[in-house]
This record gives sequence, structure tokens and C-alpha cells, in this order.
Amino acid sequence: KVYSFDDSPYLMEILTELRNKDTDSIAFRKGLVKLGRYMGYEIIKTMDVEKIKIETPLEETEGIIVKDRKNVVIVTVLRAAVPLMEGLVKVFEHARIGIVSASRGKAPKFEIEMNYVKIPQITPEDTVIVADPMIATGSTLITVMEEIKKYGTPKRLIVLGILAAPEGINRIKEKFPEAEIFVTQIDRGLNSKGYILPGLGDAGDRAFG
Ligand code: HSX
Repeated sequence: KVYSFDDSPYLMEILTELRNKDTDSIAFRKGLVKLGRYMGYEIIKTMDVEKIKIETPLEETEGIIVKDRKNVVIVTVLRAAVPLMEGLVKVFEHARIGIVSASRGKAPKFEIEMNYVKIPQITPEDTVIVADPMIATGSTLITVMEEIKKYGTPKRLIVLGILAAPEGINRIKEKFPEAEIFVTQIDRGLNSKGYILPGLGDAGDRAFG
């Protein structure tokens, strides 16, 4: 299943700022943190809730807990996903965190080099959120998700991106039909260098200079 959020004016406004080439890296990073947090809220909306009884200082009442919110593993793909993760941990404060360094080579092969992998053990109760702002050809995420598989099978496997090209989404769907894709917006396509159009440029460079 693919979720995108064109109908959310607030998310679209933040994304507009990220797309604007005149946005500096301070504002760009802040935007990514915000999107991490608010996309996190969107993920929570899809989690099961359980009714519980609690007591206010005045009387007993009913409340809820979102149990799965506590069983989250966030896998951060260096480097542009770092501010995104910062936002995500604001809503998934119990999350265990995996860090993966993966980068894509040049066209036409777009080979993925993965040289640092630290991922916690994954249990069947876990929701794994793989965060990378840009899903272009999808190769980076596919390589990372193949690696994640070695650490266990989660209850849910979620891909969290800011922008995606249809090409990348289709490839992920094909290789990981069980993955749920949350992306702020789906863009038109890719250029010959494998950049998303209209996109926002290179998220790592824009965030970190
Ligand atoms: C950028 O390229 C992003 O942050 C991703 O890590 C990667 C996406 O490209 P692709 O592997 O989906 O083509 O650096």
C-alpha cells in the first residue's frame, strides 16, 4: 500500500519550502525534522489502538494506548535521513535505531555501495520504519531492505520518504510487496542522472552543505 499526502496543506507547505532552491540548509534541516514528526503522526494513525481504563483525579474514564508505537525500529539511511529520524523519534520515543550507510553510484548502473551497517535485532512485534527522504530508482532502499531481512521479520515494514519517483515505488512494490510506502508526495519521474523531477535536488547536500 502506498500513502501520499497531497491533501495535507501543512505537509505540502513544508515540502514547498524544501523544494525551493532559495531555502538554506538551516531551514531545510528544520523542514526535514518537521516532516519526520508529522509523517510519524500519519504512521501512528494506521496503528492499532487498545482501549484502557484510567482514573483522572476525579473519576474513572476510558482512554487508549497505541501499543505498536513502542515497538518501532527506525533504520536511518545516511546521510539525508538524519534530520528525518530526529523528527520521527519525537513521536516514536522508544524506537531502537539502525544506521546504514548506502550510496548510489552514477548512471547507467547506479550500483549501491553499503559500507556501514548497524541494525538491532527485529522481533515479530516490531514495526520497522526505513527512512530515506528520496526514493528515486529505489535501488538504495531495496539494498537496505535486503540487509534488514537478515535481522528478523517484523510485523510491519514501512518505507518513509519525502519524495518518490513512480519508478522507485514500482520497484520496491515488486521486490517487497509487503512493504507499506509512506511518502509526502509522488513526483513526475527521473532525469538521466537518476534525479527526481521536479524534486528538491540532492537532499544530503541541501541539508548539510
Ligand atoms: C539519495 O539517493 C537519497 O538520499 C537516497 O539514498 C538515494 C535514492 O536513490 P535511489 O537509490 O532510490 O535511486 O542520495
